[in-house]
Amino acid sequence: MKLTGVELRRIALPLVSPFRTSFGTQTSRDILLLRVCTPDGEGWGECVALTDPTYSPEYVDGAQHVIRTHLLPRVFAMQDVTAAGIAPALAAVKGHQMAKAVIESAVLDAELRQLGDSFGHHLGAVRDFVDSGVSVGIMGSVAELLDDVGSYLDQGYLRIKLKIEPGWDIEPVRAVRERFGDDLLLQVDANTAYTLRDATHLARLDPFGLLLIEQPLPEHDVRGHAELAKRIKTPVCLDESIESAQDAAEAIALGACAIVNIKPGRVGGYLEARRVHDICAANDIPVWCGGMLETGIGRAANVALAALPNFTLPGDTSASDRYYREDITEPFVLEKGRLRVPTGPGIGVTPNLDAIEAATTSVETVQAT
Ligand code: NPG
Repeated sequence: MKLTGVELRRIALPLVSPFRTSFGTQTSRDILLLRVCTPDGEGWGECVALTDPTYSPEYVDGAQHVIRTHLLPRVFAMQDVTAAGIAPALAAVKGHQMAKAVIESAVLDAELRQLGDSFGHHLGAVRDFVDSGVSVGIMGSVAELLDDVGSYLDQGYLRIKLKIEPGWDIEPVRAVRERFGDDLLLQVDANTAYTLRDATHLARLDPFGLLLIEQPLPEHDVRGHAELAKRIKTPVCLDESIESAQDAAEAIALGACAIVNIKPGRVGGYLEARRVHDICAANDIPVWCGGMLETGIGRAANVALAALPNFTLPGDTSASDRYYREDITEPFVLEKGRLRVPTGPGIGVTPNLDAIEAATTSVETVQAT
């Protein structure tokens, strides 16, 4: 494939409600969309970098800068642009997984649209629907939390994830368990908010039968997670620590995780995400698909990935209306607690150009040299 140009488009979309995590509160999303143009059609990708470098070192202005200045010149220099060739062509640039991922995703979308093949089929999906969980932010009070969880369960979500931080952990978990019972699939996510010194405190979550605790310790403290795993009964799941298939292999070998959250943006793209999936499968480590408040463009690809065989836990693959009043593709809707895996070419959904235009805050076009 030859690229003729790439459009870097920023859109601003308000969230339906504020989303508070241990690292901050999101009230809207400032999203970088990348559209690759070829003589035979186009492809779309969504960059998951946030406004601020608070989840990981990447942030959306930085991603746009590195894409424009360091990544696209390497892509334009490729003789033949293929999705499989993107990661090797960009390997000389260290890090910047989210920036690299959006380029690979858009190229893969263009490639598969031309072949008439879907993300799901290409990646190895084995399911037509994926189970949906929902991630519930930190709230002002336990009463508010119980209302929110109740309303998500009424909508049919199959699993609840509670964001936790010191001061908002044992009591909210206890309250949700007491109100909604032992059968509820329940897990927690700390986004690195604790240290190994909190092991005894975190062991107080043991009686609540959680599916997992996600990323309790800082991302580089993989050995700390291995030590924590010996001191608590709740299975430890890694998110921020895993930026590649190699990271996954090492964390598993160290005993640092029993479960892995896979976010394609965090690991540099869907092809590396599939490698993380495969390595985990080979080690009997279940995986699930994380989320970064994606629009339909990123969500479509995530849902396809979540249909691979070792995604055996419900993902943060919620319906469009959990995030946005109006999505920028046809919306993903819950069907008995599940989302349908798109089967059309590429990501299998159609970017709504009017909705995108209405949300656009800037457009930059980079022509092939
Ligand atoms: O459903 O897309 C979603 C959000 C899931 O909790 C969620 N994501 O740490 O996993 C996370 C968290 C997050 C959200 C991280 C926004 C970064 C930004």
